[in-house]
Parts: sequence; structure tokens; C-alpha cells
Amino acid sequence: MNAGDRVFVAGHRGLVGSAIVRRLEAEGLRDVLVRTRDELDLTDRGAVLDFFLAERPAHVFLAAARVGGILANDTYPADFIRENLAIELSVIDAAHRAGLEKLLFLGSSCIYPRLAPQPIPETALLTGPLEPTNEAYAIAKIAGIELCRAYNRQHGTRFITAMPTNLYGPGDNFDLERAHVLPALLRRFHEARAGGDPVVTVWGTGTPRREFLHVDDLADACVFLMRNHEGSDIVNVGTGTDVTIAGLAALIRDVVGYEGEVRFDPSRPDGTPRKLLDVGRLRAMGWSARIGLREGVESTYRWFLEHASAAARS
Ligand code: GFB
Repeated sequence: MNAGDRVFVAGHRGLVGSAIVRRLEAEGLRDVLVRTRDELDLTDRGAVLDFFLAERPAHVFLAAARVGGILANDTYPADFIRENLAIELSVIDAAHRAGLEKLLFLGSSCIYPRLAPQPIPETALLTGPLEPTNEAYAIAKIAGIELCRAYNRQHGTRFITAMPTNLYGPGDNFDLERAHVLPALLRRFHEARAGGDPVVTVWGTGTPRREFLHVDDLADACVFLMRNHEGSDIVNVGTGTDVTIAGLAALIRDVVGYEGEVRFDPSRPDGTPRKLLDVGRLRAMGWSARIGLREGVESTYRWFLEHASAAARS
């Protein structure tokens, strides 16, 4: 992937896609191709194939997906499996038909069994039952991995796959019901401080453990993998450390400067008890995450204050 190569980032308005575009532009790539949903419906196989044949990108980052937090996954499983399968099928098949050089598909750490060994090695894929709250999404992502592997095996394509852990950062979704935990809590603590509310409620028991990777680190890893990884082996992307949800809530409370009480609501789902990725494979290739959790939460909170807090109130 050189400065003059044409690169298509599918999903450039999302958390991951926008970070990949920032990263590519910072590197001086001059021909980064993007399309909004109105310009190109990625679930439309014919339209995607026409687009690939006309534009002929050399590299594709497949960061487009329907994503959401535990409640959104649990409430709209049909939307999560349908849209993700449709996007994967049209983009991966069109990439093969248009004969592009290389594609990177982004999976998720929820592809691993609910009770996988911790930290989770890549070899844990398809060794046990999935977490029920996001099974539909996970099966769509597993299908995406298998599509890449099958095309590689049958057609000799260079479709690689990365499995990021829980992500956060600028451009995230801060919707209180549909978002992931980190942006949801940033907003909830911010609004409680602004409104003088004495209590903030955190879903679940606070005991589940999660690993949080800043999306700029993920974008860096994606570009690294595009340049340095070949073949059908999936690659975990994480920090190698995790934190309890109670610990995350305490950190966010501190960053936001909220002085009230934190209460847990065990009637809300906890989801999988722990999901820490084994990042040994990626480290052995020479890549490690750089952005610490406190630093990442602080910069994401600044981004929220500048961009999203006004929109969140309206
Ligand atoms: O981030 P989250 O929705 O995703 O929830 P998952 C993580 C944990 O935070 C759960 C707790 O134990 C939640 O109960 N939590 C506490 C909250 N307060 C909140 C809150 O206000 N909002 C949210 N959302 N959670 C998702 C999957 O699982 O992870 C997706 O559903 C995807 O498929 C994504 O894989 C990375 O880590 O539980």
C-alpha cells in the first residue's frame, strides 16, 4: 500500500472507518476513496460490484457494519445479522470479482465462545457456545471470517481478518440506550454532573471485565496488518489488559469530575463475564497498542464536549 494506491474505506463515517481514513491521510495516501450510505448501499450486491469495477480500488478496509452495545444487540438481533451478512457478502464477493489486491475484514472479540480461556487465543474460534446477548452479530462476523478464508482457499485472494476488542474514541455513538458502555457512561456522568443528579446508575453488577482499545490504535494496527500480514489466520487486536465495569465507571467518574454516588442495576444484562484477547500473535509481528485507558478516556471526553454534548442534549 503506497502513497499513490487507491484505497477504499467502507464505513468511513463510523468509529472505525473514520479513524482509518484519518490514519491513511496522515500517512500521505492521496487516493482514499469513500462513499456515504446514500451514494452506495453496501448491502446492494449489484451496486457494490458496479462500484468496484468502475473505481478499481487496490486495497479495501471493510469497516462498515451495524454495531451497538449489549442492549441494541439483544433487542435487534435480526437487524444485526441481516445487515452484517449482506454487507460482507456484497463487499467480499465484489472484491474478488473486481480482482483487487488485498482486503482487510474487521471482526469482533464477541466471535469467541462466552467461556473461552482468558486471555483468548485466536485458536478459541468455534470451540464453544457464544454469548446469547450478541449471538446474531457474532455469527454474522464469523461468517465474514469464513467468507475471507473460503475465497482465499478457492480463489487465491488476499483477504485478511482482524479481531478488535471493545473499541472507543472520537466519533463514537453516545446514544444512552444503544451505545457501548464507555461512551454511554461518559455521557451519563457528564449529564449527571451538569444536572446536579445525586446518583448515576450503571447497568449490570459491575463485575464483568472488558478490554478497551482506542480506535486510533486500532486504525494503526489495521494499516500495519494490511502491510505486514498475509494468509487466513485471524489476528486479535487489543491492549492485553482489562478492567471491571465498576473500575471503568470509577475512572470515568473521575475524568468527568462527578462527585455523586454510583449505583449498579443488576436487572440489566452483564453479558459475557470476561473478554480479554491474547495479543501475542500481533505483538510477535511487532505491533503494540500505545494509548492508555485514562489518556484515551480523557481525550474522548474532550471530543464529546466539543462535538457531541450539544447534539446529545437535543
Ligand atoms: O459495551 P457493552 O454494551 O458491550 O457492555 P459488551 C459492556 C458491559 O458494560 C456490560 C455494562 O456488562 C454492560 O452491562 N454497562 C454498564 C453498560 N452500564 C452500561 C451502559 O450504560 N451501556 C452499556 N452498553 N453497557 C458488545 C456486544 O458486548 O460488545 C457487541 O454486544 C460487540 O456485539 C461489542 O461485540 C464490542 O462488551 O457486553
